[in-house]
Amino acid sequence: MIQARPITIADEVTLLRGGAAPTGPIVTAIESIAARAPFRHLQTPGGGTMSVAMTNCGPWGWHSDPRGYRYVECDPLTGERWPPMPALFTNLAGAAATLGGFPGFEPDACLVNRYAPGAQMGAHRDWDELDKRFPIVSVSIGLPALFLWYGAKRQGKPVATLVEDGDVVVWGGSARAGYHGVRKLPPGEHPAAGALRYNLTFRRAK
Ligand code: MD3
Ligand code: FE
Repeated sequence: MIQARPITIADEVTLLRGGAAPTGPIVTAIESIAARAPFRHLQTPGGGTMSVAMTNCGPWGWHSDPRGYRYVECDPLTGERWPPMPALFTNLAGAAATLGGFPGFEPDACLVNRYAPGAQMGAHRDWDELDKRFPIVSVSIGLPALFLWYGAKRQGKPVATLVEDGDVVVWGGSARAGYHGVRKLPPGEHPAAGALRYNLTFRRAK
């Protein structure tokens, strides 16, 4: 199902190079999700606007506004439930988690990030999920980007890893609390995604 040799890039952080290739069908699925739940630039509690555009699929969707970060069952933009998670996504996330050492992962949320050139994600950790024993599975699509891994502390020099189209990262256990980010995306052109990078993060929210 996934054809990739797991590479350990930090303790309990596994990279599956090309684990989601070919990504054409994933881009098609993202486009149909975005037709129902459009990409939007969320407001942060601190008063900023995210440079990354986001949407979600699955039972729960991650949301941010001046009141804080949380998972919501309905898209605040449309009032409708988030589009269902495609079987392609669920199967990919489960298989990747197993290869990363976390069998039995059934995500109930998939945050879809869209990066245009210049978009970035500052150091943060994914901490709005109820049960931190579940891992997070990340799938990169389109233009390459530099993943920044800070580890236990937000400050300091991160380990940078280039992630390319089709790459999958699984992190859990001790790495679940790790700070991470994405370096400002340089311009480029990709056959599957045009001038964009997408990232899917599969989570168990509840
Ligand atoms: C593991 N997304 O949505 S995936 C997020 O590419 C988020 O859009 C990022 O962080 C994205 O919350 C990155 C998470 C990640 C980032 C850097 C890493 C995992 C990593 C570096 C090393 C190992
Ligand atoms: Fe994150």
